[in-house]
Amino acid sequence: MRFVIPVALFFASLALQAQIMSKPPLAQAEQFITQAESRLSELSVKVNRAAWVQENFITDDTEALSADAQDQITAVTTELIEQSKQFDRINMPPDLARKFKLLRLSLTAPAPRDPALRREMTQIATSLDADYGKAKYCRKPHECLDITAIEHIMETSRDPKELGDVWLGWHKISPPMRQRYARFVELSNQGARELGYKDTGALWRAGYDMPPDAFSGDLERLWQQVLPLYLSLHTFVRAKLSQHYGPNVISADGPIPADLLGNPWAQQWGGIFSIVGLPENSRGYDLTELLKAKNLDAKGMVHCGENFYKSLGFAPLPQTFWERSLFTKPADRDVVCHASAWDIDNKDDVRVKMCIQVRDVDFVTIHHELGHNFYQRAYKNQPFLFEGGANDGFHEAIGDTIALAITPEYLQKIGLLDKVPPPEADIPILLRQALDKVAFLPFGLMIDQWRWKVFSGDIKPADYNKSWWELRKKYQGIAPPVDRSEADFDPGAKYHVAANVPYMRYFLADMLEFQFYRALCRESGYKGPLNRCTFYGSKEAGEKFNKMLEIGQSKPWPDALEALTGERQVDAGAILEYFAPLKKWLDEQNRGQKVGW
Ligand code: X8Z
Ligand code: ZN
Repeated sequence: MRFVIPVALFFASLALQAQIMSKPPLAQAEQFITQAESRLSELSVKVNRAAWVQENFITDDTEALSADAQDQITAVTTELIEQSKQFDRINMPPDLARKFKLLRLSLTAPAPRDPALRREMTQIATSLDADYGKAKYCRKPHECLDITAIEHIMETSRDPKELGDVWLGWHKISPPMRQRYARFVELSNQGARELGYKDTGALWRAGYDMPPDAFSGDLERLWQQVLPLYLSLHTFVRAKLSQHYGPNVISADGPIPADLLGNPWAQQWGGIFSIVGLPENSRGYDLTELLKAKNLDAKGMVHCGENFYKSLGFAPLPQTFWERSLFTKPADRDVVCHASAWDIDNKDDVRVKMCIQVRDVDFVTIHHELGHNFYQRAYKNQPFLFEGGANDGFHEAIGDTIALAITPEYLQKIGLLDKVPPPEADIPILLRQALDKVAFLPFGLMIDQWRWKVFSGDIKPADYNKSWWELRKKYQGIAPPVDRSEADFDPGAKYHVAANVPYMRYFLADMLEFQFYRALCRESGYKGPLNRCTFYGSKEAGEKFNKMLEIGQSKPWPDALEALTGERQVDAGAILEYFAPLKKWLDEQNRGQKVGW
């Protein structure tokens, strides 16, 4: 069985080559790419189905089936990229040249040409994803916590002992991944080099329609733009935590212990809103309470999300979405609970996979995931290689843009909230938002600062954990709650490291979503302060949004950005405008405090 696929591939490619070589060069290139697209499109459906089943039913068999499918598409893509090099010197129209470029960028985990090594790599990748999905911390013999339970405790517990214990327990899932991860890096780098890139990180950085160095420069520019806002938030939160837990648990001028921020990775801090010193009910409402009061269940929350998109003029989700999605954690089996959105057939078979709990963050995540699905549907008529986000940050920003429009005014319109809170509630509402959106910025930035250096060899396996915490301290100003060593592998306790999902996309999205939001507010005719704007129900906003979405990745991303916002640069101006009143307030509160760590 093992040789059937490569032999078939070999003859298929010989036949294809012979057919193509009899035409003029440009026509050859066109035919090559059309055939490549139809082959990859067909294979991608198989890969998606296998991966869907594997992540929904984690067993040794589904793991093997998914690894096989992934192995096959990696082999075919690698071969197509090799063959595409024969057209390197041909002058092509921009659309065609773009397709060749996108083909070369299409593997997130490039693999060695050697089939045995490629297989080894795809198997490692699938096993890391599965191990993350199955992971649990058993704090008592009969009390095993999965990630959903861990997140809930870290968000709601205020007992530093319990927080430390659960944090540590979750971080025990990843040391067994360490060796496989290091091997994965080695193998994927070999694949990247064979494709002509320095390493896998360099391949990832090449996907932004600009030279990789210019991209790194842009990231630094964005970080410097938002750093003062982050420092203001960090200083404020540290002081409040120090008041709450006492100076023995957290010092007033050092980094913040990572287990006290309401989240296993300290990436979004919304969970600790209730202990940052504002009067109870200062926001005028609590979304979790509103959802519960209306007896909304998981599916009801998703319907509510869909309604927002429909109000903008987007067509309803297909019946199959409701039949095939996973909304709640099954009681009887392991699934990968980390939320994701799927486009199985590159047409209409879109789905989400989530373990929804009735709480505010999950309501936001639902809108996030639906953003992926509505984007996928908007570009479904593009040729296969143009089916994708303008860049991966765009894909992550669509649903978050909608989620920003979940304002009190919107909640009142849909009957979840009786009375819109007065302007005095703005600061508390903005603070709650900042705990997620501003706190996330350095986290979004540092993950791939770490991974790019891992791929480039600047960080060696012997320093994986040390360098991880150096970056956590440098960017986020946080520290591990207990001493760590190279016996640990804390990066692997984060889904996107275990599952090899690039992360800079979320940092970009954190800026882009505010740019999109501001543009849609403008389009809907809204005039007031940015943080109170909702464009719910605005067909004008929907139409403009769709203009950008339907482009997919057929054009360089600045063109897509311009179609919606009139701007051609990712820029922190919009996020800074949104949080400007809060920044002023934070700086008043912080007077006399040490800033930084
Ligand atoms: O992974 C996600 C989404 C799926 S693309 C739920 N996010 C990042 C994370 O959880 O780490 C959204 C925010 C950042
Ligand atoms: Zn996403």
